[in-house]
Amino acid sequence: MLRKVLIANRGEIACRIIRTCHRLGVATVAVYSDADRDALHVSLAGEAVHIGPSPAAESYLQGETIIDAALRTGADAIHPGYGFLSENPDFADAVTSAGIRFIGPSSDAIRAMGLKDAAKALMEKAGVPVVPGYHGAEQDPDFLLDEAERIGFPVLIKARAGGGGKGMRRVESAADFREALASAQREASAAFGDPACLIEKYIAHPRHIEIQVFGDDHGNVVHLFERDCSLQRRHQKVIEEAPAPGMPEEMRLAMGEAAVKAAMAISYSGAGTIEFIADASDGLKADRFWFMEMNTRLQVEHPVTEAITGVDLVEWQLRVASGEPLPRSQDELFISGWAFEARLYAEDAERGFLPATGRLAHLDLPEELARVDSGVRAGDRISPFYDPMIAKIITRGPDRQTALSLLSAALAEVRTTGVTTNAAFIRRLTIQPDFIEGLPDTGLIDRHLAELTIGQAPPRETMALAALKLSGALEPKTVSDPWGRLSGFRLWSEASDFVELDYRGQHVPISFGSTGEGAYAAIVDGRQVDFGLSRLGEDTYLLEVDGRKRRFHLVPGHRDLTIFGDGESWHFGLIDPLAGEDEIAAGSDHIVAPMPGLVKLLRATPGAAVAKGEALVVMEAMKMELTLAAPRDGTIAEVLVSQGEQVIEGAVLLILEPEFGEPESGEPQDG
Ligand code: MV4
Repeated sequence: MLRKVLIANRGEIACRIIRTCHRLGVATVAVYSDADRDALHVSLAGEAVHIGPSPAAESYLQGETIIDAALRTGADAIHPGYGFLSENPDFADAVTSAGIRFIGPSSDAIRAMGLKDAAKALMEKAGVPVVPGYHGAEQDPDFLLDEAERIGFPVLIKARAGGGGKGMRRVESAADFREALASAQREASAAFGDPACLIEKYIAHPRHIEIQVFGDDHGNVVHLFERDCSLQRRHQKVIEEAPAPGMPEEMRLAMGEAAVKAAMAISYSGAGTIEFIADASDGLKADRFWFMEMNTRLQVEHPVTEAITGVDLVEWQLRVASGEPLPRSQDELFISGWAFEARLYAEDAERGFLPATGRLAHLDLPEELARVDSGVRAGDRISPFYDPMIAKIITRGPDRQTALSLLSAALAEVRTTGVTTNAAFIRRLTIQPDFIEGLPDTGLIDRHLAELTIGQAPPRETMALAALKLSGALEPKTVSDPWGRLSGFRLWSEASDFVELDYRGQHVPISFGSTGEGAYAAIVDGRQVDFGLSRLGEDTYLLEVDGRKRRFHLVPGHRDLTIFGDGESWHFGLIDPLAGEDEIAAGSDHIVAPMPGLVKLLRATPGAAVAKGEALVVMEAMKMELTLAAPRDGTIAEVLVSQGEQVIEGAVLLILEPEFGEPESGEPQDG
């Protein structure tokens, strides 16, 4: 077995690999950039080596530096994870030349699958079905048009070096072909430095179904069944599952056989994935799937395969890399149950899936309901330098419905503050009727985009709950009885209390009072709501309205609060009644981003004195530069962003020391 493995990666996959290494008694070395100095993967590994500045090009993509780190620490193998250097054949060669084992296939296998046209030709020769089309070297437009006519319209033009949909053009008729080809070639040239394209028959109702394969150095190859990754948005996978819904057993056998044949053709060793496209216009059929490409690495979605086969794929990678034969033969591999994986991202679905950054002030992940693969912990920053994935949530059940219900329940327990996430979006997907039916398709998200991205407005009673909490009304009166009943917390007089909340920049006036034991009434924005409230845990409450009780979880911030419930979340701020309108408009303590954008320049340090009008932050927003100046003379109290950070509209960038001092401490503000 290997003695020490260096993991040339970061985030959740580095953590996941380290855990299996440790379980097998293999020592680990992490590598880290400036931004990852205090990252989780660094603290989990046995030792760690700094490899450069934050941008990946200067750290995680520096092959020589990483190999040097492996030599210095005496690692006998390098695991590349996914992304970064994982499919770089020159890196695999350099690792091997340094006398270190590369945990992955040979550089020849990586090269063979690197270009789509060559890979298709190779697969065709090996007897693997490929999408009808032209994948030769000839690039003359007249010739390619003839080919397109032979294939039959509509066709799809693809860059041979492509990926992620770049350089892809659908063409409906011969009249549009030349222009589409020229534009695809221009895009491919700019993106990959290679204009060459191939032409394929266009599959109108595609399903993305991929087969996990595994080979060893003794000539054995097995497959570990399929994953369905059809639920995508802009070529980004959102929810994956295994097995594929609606897949006939005959097709599963044929696909598995084709995948093994493909891997055998390149003497494949290690973990790999054969991606197929299936024509689902008339259900899945054993003669309607075709090879698309091969990924010569461990994939993000590998846990769903682990969940249905009981295999630890990283363990297999380590065993195969140390020269052992595959731990199981094909007839020792079975599908057991059903599994889903959802990718939790720091992004704002409501604002066109804009990547979000910031500090994860609060992070609850549903570890009791699901397997959670994450590379971050509460307090960590999501930086603009790397993929904004926070965690993968993986559930397994005896059948699809159970596994999907579990996923839905698990996603409802995801609670984060400080960074916007897609949690509500993916949770809504788990209750989308077509998806529940088992019809994941590549167009589903776009067809239902509005209902999937637009959040529910906060119910009135949650605003009332926020008002109670932010006004301090829920705080125990006596420290000796913190878990006492609500009625014991504070006695309400006849007169009601009043606060003004901020919800997404809107002021919401709320008056409220107790109407009995655990019973309340509030007037929210002029409308009355009566509700019952009981406390279930430290910040968990049961709200009863019209004979219906629902659970809400509160995450308090600094004069603000996030309420989680029903898979949704709402953020409320408390408006300071002492801040006059003038102060809010011109003399505010908060310097806020007026638009989403990038912090280009930051001229502020805590404690520094600033003069009114002095430029403090330069932002790049909507292709413009924006200078944010000090609204008044003062002292900088807090700097909440850093240079290079992407911020959302309304994000607080800087806070000035209050001008008139804090109100006397201990004085109730609402009394
Ligand atoms: C296709 C296709 C239809 N016909 N090829 C290839 C790269 C992948 N990211 C998208 N690809 C497609 N190739 C032919 N001949 C449709 C797609 C496609 C797609 C495929 C699987 C899952 C989601 C998709 C979303 C858009 C387009």
